[in-house]
Amino acid sequence: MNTLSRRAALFGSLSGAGLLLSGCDRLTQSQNVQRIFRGVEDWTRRNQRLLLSGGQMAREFKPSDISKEFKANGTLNPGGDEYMRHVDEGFLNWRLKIDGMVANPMALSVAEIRKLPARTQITRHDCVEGWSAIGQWTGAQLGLVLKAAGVSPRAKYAVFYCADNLDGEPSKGGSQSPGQYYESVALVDAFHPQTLIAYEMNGQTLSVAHGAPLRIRIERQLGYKSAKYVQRIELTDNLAGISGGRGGYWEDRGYEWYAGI
Ligand SMILES: Nc1nc2c(c(=O)[nH]1)N[C@H]1C(S)=C(S)[C@@H](COP(=O)(O)O)O[C@H]1N2
Ligand SMILES: [Mo]
Repeated sequence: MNTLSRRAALFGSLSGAGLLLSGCDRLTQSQNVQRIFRGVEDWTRRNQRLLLSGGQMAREFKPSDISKEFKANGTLNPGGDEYMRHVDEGFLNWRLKIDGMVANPMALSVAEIRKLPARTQITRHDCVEGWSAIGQWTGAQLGLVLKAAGVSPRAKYAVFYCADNLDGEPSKGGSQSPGQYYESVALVDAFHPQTLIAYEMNGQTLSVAHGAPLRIRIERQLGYKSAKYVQRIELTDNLAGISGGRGGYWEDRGYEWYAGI
């Protein structure tokens, strides 16, 4: 990316944050949400450093580039009593926990995440199975939330825990052994400005097939890193003790952990 577009991206995020902050007085916010808002300025400075030091942005597209069809893949509905109860309740009681190596563990509702400064981006999703689709995603920047949670300087990874268990069903990718879907990224990707806790796709509330109510978008790596149905984000310095120890459901079954495009 050239300096100009990098700068444009940076100013985009600066003005976006400013706009939302001016309307902030009217919102009744929980302590967590207030804490996240207080971090905005600091966070934009951190973005600036990341981008100026050569952190790459994934390519962004125009609204007219959005694919007519965006295949839903992997789990299309986690099912089970608990998830279906959340669906019935409109995800009112869904909580995204942020815990592990953080100073301020949090449990955020979807409504609280929707109150944070939002970022919208149109990106191409590349699945390891060989298909791609361009979609528009809206969500809160994960980095802003992590900033407020106070990530320990010793933490190295963000681990995303999802609500679905793949059960080794052939329709969900073959004869792999059963397991809860999870993923992880290094902190440089967790704090990347395009890494979102997304709640809208193509301007609509995220559907169950695409990961309702919240999914992660990791734009510089293959599709399997973008965890759907995310319920918990753990900060850690070691992936070895988690599930198969290789940092993700598919990684435990042989895929690369760093799935760069
Ligand atoms: N929780 C969960 N996240 C997941 C998957 C899954 O099965 N479960 N599949 C992954 C894969 S392989 C891809 S390509 C994308 C598909 O996202 P989509 O359904 O929005 O197209 O989600 C990824 N995240
Ligand atoms: Mo995929």
